[in-house]
Amino acid sequence: MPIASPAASVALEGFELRVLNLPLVAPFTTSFGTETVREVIVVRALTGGAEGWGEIVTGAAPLYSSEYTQSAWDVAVRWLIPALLAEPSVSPEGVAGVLRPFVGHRMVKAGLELAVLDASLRSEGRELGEYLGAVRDRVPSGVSVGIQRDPAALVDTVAGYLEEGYARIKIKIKPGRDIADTAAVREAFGTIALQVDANSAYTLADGDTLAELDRFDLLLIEQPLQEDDLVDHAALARRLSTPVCLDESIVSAKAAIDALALGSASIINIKAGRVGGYLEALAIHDLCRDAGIPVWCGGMLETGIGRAANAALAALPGFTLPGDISASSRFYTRDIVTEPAVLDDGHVRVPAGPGLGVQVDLDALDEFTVLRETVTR
Ligand code: OSB
Ligand code: MG
Repeated sequence: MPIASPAASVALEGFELRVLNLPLVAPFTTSFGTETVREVIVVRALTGGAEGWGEIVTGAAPLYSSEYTQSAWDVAVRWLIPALLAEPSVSPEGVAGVLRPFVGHRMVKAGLELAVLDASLRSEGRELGEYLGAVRDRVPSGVSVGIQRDPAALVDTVAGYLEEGYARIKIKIKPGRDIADTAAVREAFGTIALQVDANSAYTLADGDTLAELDRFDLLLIEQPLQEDDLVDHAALARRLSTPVCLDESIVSAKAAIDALALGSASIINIKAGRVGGYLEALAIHDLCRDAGIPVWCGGMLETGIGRAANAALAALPGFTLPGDISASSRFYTRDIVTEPAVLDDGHVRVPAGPGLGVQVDLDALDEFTVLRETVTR
């Protein structure tokens, strides 16, 4: 459903941007590389009233998508923030329209929109979950497990997450690290909820290998082919019994409509950053719900800011599969909010309270800040 009632407009005075470097508890390896530090941008909207927080989920390099830290910083400071500050006041629902003339840069748009939305909701004392249409106060928590040294090491790592109580395991795969890794986890742990994520590492020529995954009774295979391979994904989906889920390819509600029309996916991973904001994410949720397509909330190693927003989004009724919304401790020893997400009975709570429902820990924020700039009108 669309939002029940629009949120208040805010008089924007400026935005503070920070690049943070958050050390990871362990290296995170995907088909596109290994990270030991999460480089991320945090946004603070300065208004006549409440301030608001957002997160730009770009990475240090353009490997998951074309966006990255410096491109995000540049387009935010040079184009997107000035366009927002040129408005006398902006409603959260109006942000996307103001930014629409600027092509792409969806993660930046999403981070700015979230900061405005948080400021607006805080000024009204309204919760993000309620605003989006959440129907739960906690969400089942899945964990995304990076590629390990070998399948035995993967089994050890997964065992630890299962002991913690995670409701679903996702393992990263790439050519040469797919069948044996998946087989090892399935054999070690029986009927656990298990899925794989290839982050675009294959081509249609790898169909025989990918079809071997069918014997592992996976919930889904996520993004086997390239971002713009909608037709090839449809061809692959016809070949596999494992449901194909798209992540990178779904950059907007329009892309979701096209993918469903083509038969490129039967499940969709929704990430607000990738699609340009939580309101576009809501639109994708709504259209998938109407089409009977299950969705789940993806993650981008969010700090406590984005993690709170993701939990609220994942509490919507169409999110019928566990999301990549793990406890903060899965990635970080210290988070930048005062009450980081914890795992409780395999679930993460949707924070209660105005806006995101979390408070930013300014000391922690300062500890991890490597670059800071304030743009005012
Ligand atoms: O493909 O889902 C992905 C992290 C960074 C970039 C892309 C992806 C991921 C993850 C981690 O899988 C999900 C999480 O935040 O827990
Ligand atoms: Mg993915």
